Amino acid sequence: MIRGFKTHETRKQRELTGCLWDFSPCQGTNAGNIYKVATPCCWESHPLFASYRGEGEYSTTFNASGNIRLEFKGVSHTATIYLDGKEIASHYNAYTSFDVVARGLQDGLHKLVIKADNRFSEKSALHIPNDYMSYGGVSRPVVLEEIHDAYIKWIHVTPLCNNGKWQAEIEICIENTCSSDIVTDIQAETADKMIIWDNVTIKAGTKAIFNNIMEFDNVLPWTMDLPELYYIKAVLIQDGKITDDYIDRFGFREIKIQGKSILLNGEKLKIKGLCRHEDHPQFGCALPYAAMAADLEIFKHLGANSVRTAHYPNNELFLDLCDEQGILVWEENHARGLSEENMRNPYFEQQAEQVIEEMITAHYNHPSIYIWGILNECASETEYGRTCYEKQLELVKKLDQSRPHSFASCKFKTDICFGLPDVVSYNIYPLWYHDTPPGEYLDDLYQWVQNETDGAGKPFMVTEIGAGGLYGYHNAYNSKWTEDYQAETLDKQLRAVLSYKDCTGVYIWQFCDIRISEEWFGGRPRTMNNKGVVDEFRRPKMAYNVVKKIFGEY
Ligand code: ADA
Repeated sequence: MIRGFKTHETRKQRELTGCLWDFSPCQGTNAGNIYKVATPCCWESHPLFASYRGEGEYSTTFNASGNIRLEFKGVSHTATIYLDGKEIASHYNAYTSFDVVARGLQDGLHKLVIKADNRFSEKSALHIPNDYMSYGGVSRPVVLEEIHDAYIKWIHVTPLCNNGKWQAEIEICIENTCSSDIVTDIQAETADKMIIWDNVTIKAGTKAIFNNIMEFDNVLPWTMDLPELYYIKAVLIQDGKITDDYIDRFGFREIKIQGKSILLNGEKLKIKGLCRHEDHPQFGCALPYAAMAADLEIFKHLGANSVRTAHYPNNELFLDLCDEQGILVWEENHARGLSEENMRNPYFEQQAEQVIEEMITAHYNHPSIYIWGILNECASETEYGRTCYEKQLELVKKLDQSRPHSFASCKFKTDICFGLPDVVSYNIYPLWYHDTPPGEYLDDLYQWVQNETDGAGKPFMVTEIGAGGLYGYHNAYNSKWTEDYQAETLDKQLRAVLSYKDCTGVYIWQFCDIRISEEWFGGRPRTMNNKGVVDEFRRPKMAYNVVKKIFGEY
């Protein structure tokens, strides 16, 4: 499954994953052996490679001719792509998609090889040993499309409401892959309205963006209760013939900041969410569609209205599910807990900014995404860190003026970046990492933000709060790591945050227990992060009913 809906009727598209590919590890005792594995997948799902850190080659064959476009929705974490033995692309980062066009294929059978590498090195500034797992493999779908010389790369729809009337700014990006200019008509249709660009020229080998504003009479808004979705279809017409098409989906909704509130279509938001890693004991980060959907059912059963994609862009199939079910999403670029030293890695800025570009370009139309986050708990207490935060928040705003931005800080009374984001967000762990009562700790922090920082008067959110609880563990004195202590603590934490009038919401850390890097075993029983409200198999802990009760009360 590629998306929650069909993105083409004219352009021929097929998923190359969703079947068995050959897999061969490049290092270790099994190097060179070939195994048949289901894809998308992480090699950690295979008993022989449950803790393999190295390179692995996935290969398959396909029949095609002419110009093709290959899209890789996610390869973890560094990919090199070979077509018929020739390197045609490479990409860093497991959590964003990339594509490549190959022109003029001979008709017949072709071989595609994806070399995935999940090793840590100086060249990997974001995938580092961490409190989550960097898996290895072809973790999201691979798609093959047959295209003409020019094709529609993306469509962005920015809905806006003017005096009760919905409008939308439409932007269409077209790439001309051939060595001569192309003249084409463009038609875009949505909600029974059409716009046309006649006889436009796209210069040889370039991309061009065409935009226009559309007005609508009677469309329904996207809300959490009624998440109405609309399709937009664009086509290229050359010499009277449709040569390409692209269908995307969006919702009529507006996100605005008003004082200390975040508004969805004019309504103040009160976020009741959980942070969720893409992690599963059987599938690694390559959760199948049904597993993603089952996770969202738990969110809804808990009474949650939002997911924070900790700490990286998510599979767009999951975002499609959030769009369809009215679950709001805080999506963020890929970073967790990078020190100033980590941020001074020569590859850091380019890699972090690339994730922002790829994330916003690919996920722009998802109505469920209401905010973009960056750099979770990185060095926002340092001058150098501030220059990085400033550049990346400016990049977010350059790519998308329709959504607020933020970053989750853990720098207690030392953060120097709150003049930069639209929303001030903090990760706090009262009664876990320290024993200050939650209400006291929150108020002390909030007053400091108001009185000592440039974050005064901005919306304020708690983006992480929680405690550890080992599934099935109890003792006579309800110590830390018992389910009992976790439940009691979350009760106190959530009541303190949700009753704090100037707090726009909360994300619990975290949805489920997750696998972490071996290097993080100290302080992490089972070499897992055990702060899930459910364990890794989604078995509810005592905290589950506490969260459900409290989310139902606020
Ligand atoms: C941080 C971090 C999370 C997780 C959490 C914890 O807030 O953002 O990824 O590591 O701490 O479990 O302590």
